[in-house]
Amino acid sequence: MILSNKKGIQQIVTVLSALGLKEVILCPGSRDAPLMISFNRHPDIHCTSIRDERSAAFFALGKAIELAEPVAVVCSSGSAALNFSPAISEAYYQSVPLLVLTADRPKEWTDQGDGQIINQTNIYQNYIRKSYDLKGEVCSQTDEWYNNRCLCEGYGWATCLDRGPVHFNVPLCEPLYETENVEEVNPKVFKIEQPATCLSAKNLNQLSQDFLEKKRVMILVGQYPKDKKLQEELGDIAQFKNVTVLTESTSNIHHASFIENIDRCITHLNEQEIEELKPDLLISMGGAIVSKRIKKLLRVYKPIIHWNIHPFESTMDTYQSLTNAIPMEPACFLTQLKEHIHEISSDYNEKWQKIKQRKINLHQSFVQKCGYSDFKVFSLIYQNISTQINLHISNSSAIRYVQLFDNQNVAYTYSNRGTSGIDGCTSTAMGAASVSPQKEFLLITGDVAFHYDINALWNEENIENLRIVVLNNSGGNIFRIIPGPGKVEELEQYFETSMKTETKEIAAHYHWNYFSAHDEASLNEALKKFFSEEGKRSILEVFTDAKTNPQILKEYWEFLQ
Ligand SMILES: Cc1ncc(C[n+]2csc(CCOP(=O)(O)OP(=O)(O)O)c2C)c(N)n1
Repeated sequence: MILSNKKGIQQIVTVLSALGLKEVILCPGSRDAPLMISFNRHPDIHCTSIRDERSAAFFALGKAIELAEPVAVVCSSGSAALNFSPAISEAYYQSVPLLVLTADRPKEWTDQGDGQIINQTNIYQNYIRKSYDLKGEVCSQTDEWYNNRCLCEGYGWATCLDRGPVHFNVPLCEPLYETENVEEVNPKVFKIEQPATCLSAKNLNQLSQDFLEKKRVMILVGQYPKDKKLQEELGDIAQFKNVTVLTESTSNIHHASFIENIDRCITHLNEQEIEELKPDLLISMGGAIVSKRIKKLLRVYKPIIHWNIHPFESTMDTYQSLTNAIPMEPACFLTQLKEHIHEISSDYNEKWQKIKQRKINLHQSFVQKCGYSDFKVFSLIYQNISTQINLHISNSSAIRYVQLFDNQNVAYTYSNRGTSGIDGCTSTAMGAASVSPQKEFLLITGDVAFHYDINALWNEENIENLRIVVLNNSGGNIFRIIPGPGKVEELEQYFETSMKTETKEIAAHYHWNYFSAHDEASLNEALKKFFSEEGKRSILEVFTDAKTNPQILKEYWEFLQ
């Protein structure tokens, strides 16, 4: 195969391929030319070109999440590298194996007035698992050994030891465009094996004893990729009289016994209900929790015991009550625990089921009668989506509305909840859709989040399996929902920031189909087309009134009482 004639580059590309890398996003530049040429010409690697580095890194993140495999993103030197930062921080807080390769000028030239140079050593230091300065120019066997060691170690950290983003900075000298024929190479690599995690008999004994003494056990599941085994284990344990399992849309597990709409159930509880429903033992697992209300409730009514089950972040004390940090995969933990526990008499589960049923009935009545608003829009979208749909939800009020509806019929729900940024939601959805053309994707996004990440549409990928709903409520409607901004005179100009830009024009500019709706009737009409063949690669802009939305949401919470 023809690769760059730089030995260091040949090594980076062939070693990463040997370790299992298959997908690379390339951002244009000159300093990264040797990396681009070599990744592009490697027969086992698929490359995508994305111009805007911020969008490129989110696109790579979306691919990595969808594939559940590492994906690399490559850029030139200078500020290009800094534009990867938002997606790297998202990958860091979600433990996504993003491999970041930044080309650099020779280190001697850092801060010496040469062009397009910034100090790139450990540039992402607060949100990267590991950072390496590789040898782009290999001059000795020791250099070669060093590169190999860093690449294998870094890949192992990213995928296994402490899953998350890893950075390889690659200083390179000119000339940058020379190539040579490289015989099929089979580089010697070392792989880090996944250690088996097993609780000791002593641990299991103590934990199961704690479990069996508690009449109120709450299992709270945060953001999680689809995991059948976890769903089965939790489905079994949710039958215990002393257990309740609370999930969110982004937990991606479903069962008739789970409490899948947490806020519906815990809003407006009176003191007696809180006493009955608060846990003695809290078992948390998975990533971010969207519900602010459950966090607040658990911080005020602290459980006696709190186990946090997470392979990498088990010491996170979200509810200020952590007693046992258990660094394991949750399904594996439950399989082991299950053998040592049994049902005990309690009315805890029953109490939760009763409140759940009561709130389902109220929710359904409200949906029937509520006026046109963002709430109504979500209810109509949920009535129209197929079970095959993979949902991507932008940050802000969209991800909060999604928690109010039933997600059992959705194939998968995802949101950038690692850092809750609005800066890369569309790019992430595009990346995910691009690797699974056989699946249907739907992004529901706010108008500010959509316009913020407009460069997501600026690529040459022919993505046909993504539909986008833009909720145009005249800017950041969240600031009219959360307490605080609504009281200050800066609300409209500095918080809400409604826009004069036209989604319709943007759709035309990037060759997307466009539909719009302004009321319930036109939305029903538009949804039919949007979800038909005609709606492929479409943007549906739904206009709602900024002042009515918070009003209807307030009525909803009052109605649930
Ligand atoms: C990168 C980034 N900048 C700023 C914020 C703060 N922020 C949170 S929500 C929001 C407004 C989002 O508006 P929109 O996308 O229209 O959604 P809506 O509030 O209407 O649901 C802003 C600016 C953020 N989360 N991420």
